Amino acid sequence: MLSAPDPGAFLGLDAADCGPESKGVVIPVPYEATTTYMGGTKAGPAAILKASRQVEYHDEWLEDEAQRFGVRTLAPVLSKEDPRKLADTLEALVGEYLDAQRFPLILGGEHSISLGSIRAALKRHPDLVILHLDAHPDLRDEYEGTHYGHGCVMRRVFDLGAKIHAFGIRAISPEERDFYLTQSTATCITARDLLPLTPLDRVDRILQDLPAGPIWLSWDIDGLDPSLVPCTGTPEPGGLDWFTVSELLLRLDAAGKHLVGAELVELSPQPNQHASDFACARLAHRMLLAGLRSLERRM
Ligand SMILES: [Mn+2]
Repeated sequence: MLSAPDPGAFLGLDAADCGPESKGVVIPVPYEATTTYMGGTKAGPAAILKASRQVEYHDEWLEDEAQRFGVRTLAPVLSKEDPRKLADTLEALVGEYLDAQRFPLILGGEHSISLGSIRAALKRHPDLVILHLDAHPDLRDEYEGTHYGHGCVMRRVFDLGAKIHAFGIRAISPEERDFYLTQSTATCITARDLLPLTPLDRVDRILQDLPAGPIWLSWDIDGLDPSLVPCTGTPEPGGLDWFTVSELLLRLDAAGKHLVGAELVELSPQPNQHASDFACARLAHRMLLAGLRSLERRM
Protein backbone atom coordinates (compact mmCIF):
# COMPACT_ATOMS: atom_id res chain seq x y z
CA MET A 1 0.00 0.00 0.00
CA LEU A 2 1.26 3.46 -0.83
CA SER A 3 1.53 5.80 2.11
CA ALA A 4 0.61 9.47 1.76
CA PRO A 5 3.55 11.55 0.56
CA ASP A 6 5.29 13.60 3.23
CA PRO A 7 3.75 17.07 2.97
CA GLY A 8 7.12 18.57 3.93
CA ALA A 9 7.85 21.71 5.89
CA PHE A 10 5.39 24.54 6.44
CA LEU A 11 5.57 27.01 3.49
CA GLY A 12 7.83 24.50 1.73
CA LEU A 13 10.79 26.18 3.42
CA ASP A 14 14.30 24.90 2.74
CA ALA A 15 16.34 23.26 5.47
CA ALA A 16 18.30 26.52 5.93
CA ASP A 17 15.11 28.23 7.16
CA CYS A 18 14.07 25.35 9.44
CA GLY A 19 17.04 24.91 11.76
CA PRO A 20 16.87 24.35 15.52
CA GLU A 21 17.31 28.09 16.13
CA SER A 22 14.06 28.86 14.24
CA LYS A 23 11.72 31.03 16.29
CA GLY A 24 8.56 29.54 14.79
CA VAL A 25 7.60 25.94 15.54
CA VAL A 26 4.76 24.28 13.64
CA ILE A 27 3.36 21.23 15.42
CA PRO A 28 1.03 18.98 13.38
CA VAL A 29 -1.44 17.07 15.56
CA PRO A 30 -3.58 14.84 13.32
CA TYR A 31 -5.80 13.75 16.20
CA GLU A 32 -9.39 12.64 15.80
CA ALA A 33 -11.13 10.68 18.51
CA THR A 34 -14.31 12.43 19.60
CA THR A 35 -15.60 14.04 16.38
CA THR A 36 -19.39 13.77 16.28
CA TYR A 37 -20.60 14.69 12.78
CA MET A 38 -18.39 14.56 9.68
CA GLY A 39 -14.95 13.15 10.41
CA GLY A 40 -11.70 13.74 8.60
CA THR A 41 -9.86 16.20 10.81
CA LYS A 42 -6.96 13.79 11.17
CA ALA A 43 -6.02 14.67 7.58
CA GLY A 44 -6.10 18.40 8.39
CA PRO A 45 -2.44 19.05 9.27
CA ALA A 46 -1.06 17.31 6.17
CA ALA A 47 -3.50 19.21 3.93
CA ILE A 48 -2.50 22.55 5.48
CA LEU A 49 1.20 21.76 5.13
CA LYS A 50 0.73 20.71 1.51
CA ALA A 51 -1.29 23.84 0.63
CA SER A 52 1.20 26.03 2.50
CA ARG A 53 3.80 25.27 -0.16
CA GLN A 54 1.78 27.55 -2.45
CA VAL A 55 1.47 30.40 0.06
CA GLU A 56 3.42 33.52 -0.78
CA TYR A 57 6.19 34.11 1.79
CA HIS A 58 5.29 37.79 1.95
CA ASP A 59 2.06 38.40 3.84
CA GLU A 60 0.51 41.46 2.23
CA TRP A 61 -1.77 42.25 5.21
CA LEU A 62 0.96 42.33 7.85
CA GLU A 63 3.59 43.37 5.29
CA ASP A 64 6.12 40.92 6.63
CA GLU A 65 7.06 37.26 6.39
CA ALA A 66 7.46 34.42 8.85
CA GLN A 67 10.39 33.02 6.89
CA ARG A 68 12.79 35.63 8.28
CA PHE A 69 12.31 34.20 11.80
CA GLY A 70 12.92 30.60 10.71
CA VAL A 71 10.06 28.13 10.94
CA ARG A 72 10.63 24.56 11.98
CA THR A 73 7.98 21.93 11.29
CA LEU A 74 8.01 19.04 13.75
CA ALA A 75 7.07 15.46 12.96
CA PRO A 76 3.34 14.91 13.57
CA VAL A 77 2.31 14.11 17.13
CA LEU A 78 0.48 10.83 16.63
CA SER A 79 -1.94 9.53 19.24
CA LYS A 80 -5.00 7.32 19.36
CA GLU A 81 -5.29 7.66 23.09
CA ASP A 82 -7.73 9.45 25.33
CA PRO A 83 -7.59 13.29 24.96
CA ARG A 84 -6.18 13.48 28.53
CA LYS A 85 -3.14 11.40 27.56
CA LEU A 86 -2.57 13.54 24.49
CA ALA A 87 -2.88 16.64 26.69
CA ASP A 88 0.02 15.41 28.86
CA THR A 89 2.17 14.84 25.76
CA LEU A 90 1.37 18.23 24.25
CA GLU A 91 1.79 20.07 27.54
CA ALA A 92 5.38 18.79 27.81
CA LEU A 93 6.20 19.43 24.15
CA VAL A 94 4.71 22.91 23.92
CA GLY A 95 6.15 23.85 27.31
CA GLU A 96 9.62 23.01 26.08
CA TYR A 97 9.27 25.44 23.15
CA LEU A 98 7.68 28.18 25.25
CA ASP A 99 10.63 27.95 27.66
CA ALA A 100 13.00 28.25 24.70
CA GLN A 101 11.29 31.53 23.64
CA ARG A 102 9.72 30.01 20.55
CA PHE A 103 6.27 30.67 19.11
CA PRO A 104 4.28 27.42 18.67
CA LEU A 105 1.57 27.04 16.03
CA ILE A 106 -0.39 23.82 16.44
CA LEU A 107 -2.28 22.42 13.44
CA GLY A 108 -5.25 20.14 14.21
CA GLY A 109 -6.90 17.79 14.30
CA GLU A 110 -10.04 18.14 16.33
CA HIS A 111 -10.44 20.89 18.90
CA SER A 112 -9.97 18.60 21.91
CA ILE A 113 -6.19 18.89 21.31
CA SER A 114 -6.18 22.38 22.90
CA LEU A 115 -6.10 21.34 26.53
CA GLY A 116 -2.44 20.34 26.88
CA SER A 117 -0.97 23.28 24.97
CA ILE A 118 -3.08 25.80 26.83
CA ARG A 119 -2.14 24.18 30.15
CA ALA A 120 1.53 24.66 29.23
CA ALA A 121 0.93 28.32 28.34
CA LEU A 122 -1.19 28.99 31.42
CA LYS A 123 1.47 27.59 33.79
CA ARG A 124 3.90 30.15 32.37
CA HIS A 125 1.35 32.99 32.04
CA PRO A 126 -1.28 32.77 34.81
CA ASP A 127 -3.21 35.74 33.37
CA LEU A 128 -3.54 34.06 29.96
CA VAL A 129 -6.53 35.01 27.80
CA ILE A 130 -7.84 32.59 25.18
CA LEU A 131 -8.96 34.50 22.09
CA HIS A 132 -11.38 31.85 20.84
CA LEU A 133 -12.70 31.95 17.28
CA ASP A 134 -15.41 29.36 16.77
CA ALA A 135 -19.00 28.82 15.68
CA HIS A 136 -19.46 26.87 18.93
CA PRO A 137 -18.69 27.74 22.56
CA ASP A 138 -17.41 24.18 23.33
CA LEU A 139 -18.41 24.88 26.94
CA ARG A 140 -20.45 21.76 27.69
CA ASP A 141 -19.40 20.04 30.88
CA GLU A 142 -20.03 16.68 29.24
CA TYR A 143 -20.94 15.69 25.70
CA GLU A 144 -21.63 12.26 24.24
CA GLY A 145 -20.25 10.50 27.28
CA THR A 146 -16.97 12.37 27.66
CA HIS A 147 -15.75 15.43 29.55
CA TYR A 148 -12.75 15.80 27.24
CA GLY A 149 -14.19 15.81 23.73
CA HIS A 150 -14.24 18.69 21.26
CA GLY A 151 -17.60 19.95 22.58
CA CYS A 152 -16.16 20.37 26.11
CA VAL A 153 -12.68 21.69 25.48
CA MET A 154 -13.26 25.32 26.44
CA ARG A 155 -15.04 24.25 29.62
CA ARG A 156 -11.93 22.29 30.62
CA VAL A 157 -9.78 25.29 29.68
CA PHE A 158 -12.03 27.51 31.82
CA ASP A 159 -11.64 25.04 34.71
CA LEU A 160 -7.87 25.52 34.49
CA GLY A 161 -8.39 29.23 35.23
CA ALA A 162 -7.86 30.72 31.77
CA LYS A 163 -9.99 33.68 30.69
CA ILE A 164 -11.99 33.05 27.52
CA HIS A 165 -12.92 35.71 24.96
CA ALA A 166 -14.95 34.03 22.23
CA PHE A 167 -16.13 35.54 18.96
CA GLY A 168 -18.03 34.30 15.91
CA ILE A 169 -20.30 32.11 18.06
CA ARG A 170 -23.58 31.15 16.35
CA ALA A 171 -24.61 27.67 17.53
CA ILE A 172 -25.11 27.76 21.28
CA SER A 173 -27.09 25.79 23.85
CA PRO A 174 -29.12 27.63 26.53
CA GLU A 175 -26.72 26.28 29.17
CA GLU A 176 -23.73 27.68 27.31
CA ARG A 177 -25.44 31.05 26.90
CA ASP A 178 -26.09 31.14 30.65
CA PHE A 179 -22.48 30.22 31.28
CA TYR A 180 -21.28 33.30 29.40
CA LEU A 181 -23.85 35.45 31.19
CA THR A 182 -22.87 34.30 34.67
CA GLN A 183 -19.08 33.85 34.42
CA SER A 184 -17.19 37.11 34.30
CA THR A 185 -14.05 35.49 32.86
CA ALA A 186 -15.82 33.93 29.86
CA THR A 187 -17.18 36.39 27.33
CA CYS A 188 -18.82 35.87 23.98
CA ILE A 189 -19.36 38.01 20.91
CA THR A 190 -21.90 36.27 18.72
CA ALA A 191 -22.05 36.45 14.94
CA ARG A 192 -25.23 38.49 15.37
CA ASP A 193 -23.43 41.04 17.58
CA LEU A 194 -21.11 41.69 14.63
CA LEU A 195 -23.80 41.70 11.94
CA PRO A 196 -24.44 45.46 11.63
CA LEU A 197 -20.75 46.35 11.68
CA THR A 198 -18.24 46.78 8.87
CA PRO A 199 -15.18 44.50 9.05
CA LEU A 200 -13.10 47.32 10.60
CA ASP A 201 -15.71 48.04 13.26
CA ARG A 202 -16.00 44.31 13.94
CA VAL A 203 -12.34 44.27 14.87
CA ASP A 204 -12.90 47.18 17.27
CA ARG A 205 -15.79 45.29 18.84
CA ILE A 206 -13.71 42.14 19.29
CA LEU A 207 -10.78 44.04 20.78
CA GLN A 208 -12.93 46.32 22.94
CA ASP A 209 -13.55 43.80 25.75
CA LEU A 210 -10.44 41.72 25.27
CA PRO A 211 -8.87 41.54 28.72
CA ALA A 212 -5.28 42.69 29.09
CA GLY A 213 -2.64 40.00 29.32
CA PRO A 214 -0.89 37.37 27.26
CA ILE A 215 -3.01 35.80 24.52
CA TRP A 216 -3.41 32.31 23.12
CA LEU A 217 -5.20 32.05 19.77
CA SER A 218 -7.50 29.02 19.78
CA TRP A 219 -9.09 29.18 16.36
CA ASP A 220 -11.57 26.63 15.07
CA ILE A 221 -11.81 27.12 11.32
CA ASP A 222 -15.60 26.76 11.52
CA GLY A 223 -15.58 30.24 13.05
CA LEU A 224 -15.14 31.48 9.49
CA ASP A 225 -18.08 31.36 7.12
CA PRO A 226 -18.41 27.99 5.35
CA SER A 227 -18.39 29.82 2.00
CA LEU A 228 -14.69 30.33 2.76
CA VAL A 229 -13.96 26.95 4.33
CA PRO A 230 -16.73 24.41 3.66
CA CYS A 231 -14.49 21.50 4.63
CA THR A 232 -15.04 21.31 8.36
CA GLY A 233 -16.98 18.89 10.55
CA THR A 234 -19.89 21.20 11.42
CA PRO A 235 -20.11 24.03 8.87
CA GLU A 236 -22.41 26.64 10.41
CA PRO A 237 -23.75 29.35 8.09
CA GLY A 238 -23.20 33.00 8.95
CA GLY A 239 -19.57 33.02 10.02
CA LEU A 240 -16.73 35.52 10.12
CA ASP A 241 -15.33 37.03 6.95
CA TRP A 242 -11.71 36.93 5.82
CA PHE A 243 -11.10 40.66 6.20
CA THR A 244 -12.16 40.78 9.83
CA VAL A 245 -9.81 37.99 10.94
CA SER A 246 -6.96 39.40 8.85
CA GLU A 247 -7.39 42.90 10.25
CA LEU A 248 -7.76 41.46 13.75
CA LEU A 249 -4.35 39.79 13.46
CA LEU A 250 -2.84 43.07 12.26
CA ARG A 251 -4.45 45.09 15.06
CA LEU A 252 -3.44 42.58 17.73
CA ASP A 253 0.02 43.24 16.45
CA ALA A 254 -0.38 47.01 16.48
CA ALA A 255 -2.01 46.98 19.92
CA GLY A 256 1.19 45.46 21.28
CA LYS A 257 -0.62 42.39 22.53
CA HIS A 258 1.54 39.61 23.79
CA LEU A 259 0.83 36.52 21.70
CA VAL A 260 2.08 33.33 23.36
CA GLY A 261 0.95 30.61 20.98
CA ALA A 262 -1.72 29.63 18.48
CA GLU A 263 -3.66 26.72 17.14
CA LEU A 264 -5.82 26.24 14.07
CA VAL A 265 -8.12 23.22 14.23
CA GLU A 266 -11.01 21.34 12.62
CA LEU A 267 -10.14 21.46 8.93
CA SER A 268 -11.58 18.28 7.43
CA PRO A 269 -10.14 18.18 3.91
CA GLN A 270 -12.07 16.66 1.03
CA PRO A 271 -10.97 15.69 -2.48
CA ASN A 272 -11.08 18.50 -5.06
CA GLN A 273 -11.95 21.08 -2.40
CA HIS A 274 -8.55 22.59 -1.99
CA ALA A 275 -9.81 26.15 -1.43
CA SER A 276 -10.46 25.15 2.20
CA ASP A 277 -6.94 23.78 2.64
CA PHE A 278 -5.44 26.88 1.08
CA ALA A 279 -7.50 29.30 3.20
CA CYS A 280 -6.30 27.45 6.31
CA ALA A 281 -2.68 27.56 5.15
CA ARG A 282 -2.98 31.28 4.46
CA LEU A 283 -4.57 31.95 7.85
CA ALA A 284 -2.02 29.74 9.62
CA HIS A 285 0.81 31.80 8.12
CA ARG A 286 -0.81 35.07 9.19
CA MET A 287 -1.37 33.76 12.75
CA LEU A 288 2.22 32.54 12.96
CA LEU A 289 3.58 35.82 11.63
CA ALA A 290 1.55 37.88 14.12
CA GLY A 291 2.90 35.65 16.89
CA LEU A 292 6.50 35.86 15.75
CA ARG A 293 6.36 39.65 15.55
CA SER A 294 4.94 39.74 19.06
CA LEU A 295 7.78 37.49 20.24
CA GLU A 296 10.33 39.71 18.49
CA ARG A 297 9.06 42.79 20.33
CA ARG A 298 9.59 41.10 23.69
CA MET A 299 13.13 39.93 22.98
MN1 LIG B 1 -16.51 24.61 16.28
